[in-house]
Amino acid sequence: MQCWHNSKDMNMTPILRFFAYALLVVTFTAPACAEEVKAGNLVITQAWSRATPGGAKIAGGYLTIENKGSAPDRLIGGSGDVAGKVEVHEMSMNDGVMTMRQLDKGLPIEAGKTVKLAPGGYHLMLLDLKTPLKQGDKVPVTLEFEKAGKVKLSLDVQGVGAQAPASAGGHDHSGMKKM
Ligand SMILES: [Cu+2]
Repeated sequence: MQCWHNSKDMNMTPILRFFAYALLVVTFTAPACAEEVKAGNLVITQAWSRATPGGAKIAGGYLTIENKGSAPDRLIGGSGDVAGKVEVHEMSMNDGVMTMRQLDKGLPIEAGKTVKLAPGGYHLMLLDLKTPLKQGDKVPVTLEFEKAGKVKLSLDVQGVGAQAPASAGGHDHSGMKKM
């Protein structure tokens, strides 16, 4: 046992070093600018998610929605093969405690406004994940808007600790880490 362990160590070191380096690179690479998706008067950009650690069964989805029209719209829900359910959630601070809730009536996208779903605020909640999300994956989801209808897009999966570009703070629903 001891010999096997020692010889293995010798062989593994360069490989481990490579992985450690690769991990550093992916951790500090800024989230890439995702494609732009247009649906009626809505323009959706920077749709992304985060790799899920361990056996986490839930993940957040983040994106920016711009309403270029003159009428309000509303994000009411979503779906995707990767998750049993996709909901629209809101995080907020209540007496110093982060809580989240589902937006029963959806998320209003006012005319002429841009709404950002980002860590610590509004987000998509992917529940009952069927497979873990891995960095570099593009996860197809379908969003549902009151007026614009169903919109297909994909979430670019970033590293476990990634934050949205230009966002401050964050949260993790798995409770496995504190950033
Ligand atoms: Cu949530």
